[in-house]
Amino acid sequence: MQTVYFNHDGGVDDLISLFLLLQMDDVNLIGVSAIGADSYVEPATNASCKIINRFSSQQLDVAPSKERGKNPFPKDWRMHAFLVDAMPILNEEMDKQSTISNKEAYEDMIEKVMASSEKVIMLLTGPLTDLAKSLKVEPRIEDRIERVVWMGGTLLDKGNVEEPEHDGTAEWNAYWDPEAVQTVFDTNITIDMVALESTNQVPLTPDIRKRWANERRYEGVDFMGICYALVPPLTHFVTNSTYFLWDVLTTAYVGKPELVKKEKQKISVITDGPSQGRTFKSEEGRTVNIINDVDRDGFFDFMTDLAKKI
Ligand code: AGV
Ligand code: CA
Repeated sequence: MQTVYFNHDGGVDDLISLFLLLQMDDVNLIGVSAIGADSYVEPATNASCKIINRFSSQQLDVAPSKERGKNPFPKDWRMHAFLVDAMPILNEEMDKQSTISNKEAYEDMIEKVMASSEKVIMLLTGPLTDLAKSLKVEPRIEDRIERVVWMGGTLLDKGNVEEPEHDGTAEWNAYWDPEAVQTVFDTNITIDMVALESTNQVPLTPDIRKRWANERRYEGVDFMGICYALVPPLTHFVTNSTYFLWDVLTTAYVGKPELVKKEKQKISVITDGPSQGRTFKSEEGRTVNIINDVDRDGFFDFMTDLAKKI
């Protein structure tokens, strides 16, 4: 059994990650918090509560973050959480065991990690802001963390940020709050970084949508298909708005590590200027496990099978 704390930033693939995490038998999920990075924090938190109430029997209050990043996400992307939050499947009249926590995300992290008898895997599918804050406020959590599994960063020349005053070398979660990446890199915690090298291999293609459509008799697969209908399809070529299963791959890696390949690298992060958020190889850097390859078909089978458990 793995003890996991999940902090996400409310995108469609963040919310699907929560849904899938709740279906994993060998995961003991001890906490969930949401940050308004690639979303707005209110619908991200509300939708998370509703997903837990709808798709799990566990009681788990969701802690909202009050943190802000340096480089905001485009509003179009941030709106997705409102759409998921409004879905009928999440809004049926039902018992509501799980609610919104009165703790802030970083406080909830500290409390849950310190109270856990087992060391905790910190799964983050957004910026590292809340984790960086909890490490500053309560440095003792460092020894209680088994490892950090983070969707973010890349060692490729081309990241996925296309913004004015930036050179395009960064990944968005790192770019949103580069200082937070630095803070986490400055610890001795083991870091598994699910980088663009691997997530670029799992774009949301028309054949995947079709597969989910054909299996929509399973409520969980239908839920996934509807959520992903909110984001732009990949038609003939990759654009700035092409959707990948970034966070879902990161979450699937926790449930089934054999799906990916990784490599140890010494890396650093740039916190200022036109390359801010860029992660790069450097001898003075800290060692990180870069997840850079994935068994694509195995991944899609694994996540679709999890959704069928509903
Ligand atoms: O950089 C990937 C991160 C993931 O955590 N997010 C989306 C995932 O939740 C930002 C992002 C990059 N490109 C995007 C993003 C796009 N085209 N649409 C929405 N979000
Ligand atoms: Ca995310």
